Amino acid sequence: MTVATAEAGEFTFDDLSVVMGTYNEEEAVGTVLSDIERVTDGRAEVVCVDGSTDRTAEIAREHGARVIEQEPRGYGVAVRAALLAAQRPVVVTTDCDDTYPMSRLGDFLAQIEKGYDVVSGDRLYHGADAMPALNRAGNCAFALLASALLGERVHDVTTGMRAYRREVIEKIEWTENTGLSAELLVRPVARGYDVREVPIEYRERTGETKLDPFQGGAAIVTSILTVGLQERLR
Ligand SMILES: Nc1nc2c(ncn2[C@@H]2O[C@H](COP(=O)(O)OP(=O)(O)OP(=O)(O)O)[C@@H](O)[C@H]2O)c(=O)[nH]1
Ligand SMILES: [Mg+2]
Repeated sequence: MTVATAEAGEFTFDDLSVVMGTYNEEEAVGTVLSDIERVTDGRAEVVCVDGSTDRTAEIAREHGARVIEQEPRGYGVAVRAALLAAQRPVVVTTDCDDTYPMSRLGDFLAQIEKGYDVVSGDRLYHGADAMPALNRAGNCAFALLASALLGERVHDVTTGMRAYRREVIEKIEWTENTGLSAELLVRPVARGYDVREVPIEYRERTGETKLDPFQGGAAIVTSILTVGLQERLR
């Protein structure tokens, strides 16, 4: 589907891919995939890039997801592979830990239909009470750092739930791993794509976190600085 037809308002759930990295999420994967199935009437394509040793992949396949197996090499390696494997004109990323509201998939699709290139779920707008305090403080700081580099206020650069018009994914070369989530917002904003942040609710995680907050935080700061400076010098 071309951008012109998209702007004419013709996107449906048949045009949607929902993608995620999955790493030992057997406690949450069933709920997340059932939510997607219910909300999209089973019409969205679902892609899981999986590095699990538990039953995650099996459960995902039972729910009709396309499962791509990959050694666990970090968030960004998995999510980049998932984004590139998606085949539909609109691609939504999420985590597989039941933190993000799949009930909002229709709103995200509608915003892309309106003409936005990227729609980014802002977890901090409503306070993100379910987020550990350290993560909340870190995420606020990451957003401020990215805003300073971009010269434009962005509010949540590390959210895992976003919708992308497919051509944005294809036109930009993605380089980061733990910081991929920030890169996926910073580069489109810096390049003048139409990016919209929308407030979303954020739930407490089901299952264990896969990210060490200190190592992860340091990697995200490095990514924001690297990507922010690269984009300024482009
Ligand atoms: N395939 C794959 N998936 C991964 C890897 N690391 C993380 N993930 C998945 O990527 C998503 C994000 O990881 P999370 O552990 O939720 O990280 P986070 O959202 O920063 O931290 P939480 O507060 O714990 O939610 C989850 O769905 C993970 O299962 C990996 O190395 N390989
Ligand atoms: Mg998560």
